[in-house]
Amino acid sequence: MTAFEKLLAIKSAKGAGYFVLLDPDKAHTEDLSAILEQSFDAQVDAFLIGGSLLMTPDFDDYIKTIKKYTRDCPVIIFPGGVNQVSAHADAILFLSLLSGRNSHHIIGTQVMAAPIIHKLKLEAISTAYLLVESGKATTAEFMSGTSPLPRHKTDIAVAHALAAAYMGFKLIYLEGGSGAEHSVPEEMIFAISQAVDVPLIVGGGIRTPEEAAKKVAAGASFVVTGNILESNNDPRLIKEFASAIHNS
Ligand code: 1GP
Repeated sequence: MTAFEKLLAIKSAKGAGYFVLLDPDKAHTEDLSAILEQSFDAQVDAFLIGGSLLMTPDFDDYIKTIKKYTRDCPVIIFPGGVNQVSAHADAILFLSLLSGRNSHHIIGTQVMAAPIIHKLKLEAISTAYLLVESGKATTAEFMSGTSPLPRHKTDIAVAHALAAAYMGFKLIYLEGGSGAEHSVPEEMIFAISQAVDVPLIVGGGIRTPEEAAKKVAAGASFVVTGNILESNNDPRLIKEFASAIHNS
């Protein structure tokens, strides 16, 4: 079974899946075992690894360390750049920043990464990445040099999602940006989920299990949290997120 098939199976078995994002610059190798143990306990469905700004030089070792502990749970690269590729991962989200108008992030970096991914025989999951305005400028916005989709212009977001569906993307990632002031609005998630059959990943600025549950109720297939777990050591939090997402 491919990692993508596993994700689809999770969605149909649980209604929605919970992804934990580990940014190598924030979740250091020495802190990983606790968060990974709590994640298993909570039945987290996949780990996303990556960051918009990678300052840690040993990405490959980082993935290798995570893979030692993750048993059957997919480890999927969520790359912020071409330097975030590793044969040790189960798959990579092959992102195209469709919300922007910077061809480098739509097809440029993809062309640079594709031959490496091919050589490593890494599963590539084509993903339309849509940045959504979320208050203050986010790192993803700044680093990509693109404008996000206006948060109250649902029709523009739906048009982008339809284009992504017609272009054959397997997943759509609705992204508020790491540490976003406001997460992606439920009206936008709902409108997109009504317009396309492509599974929706929603992340950025989700701080409470209740907020995560609202994203699922609006139509998210997968919810991602990153920052909140890095800044909060309460071991019950991952469990509360997982149960809110799985039972919504
Ligand atoms: C960022 O969507 C992810 O790319 C997660 O965001 O760190 O704000 O949870 P947070």
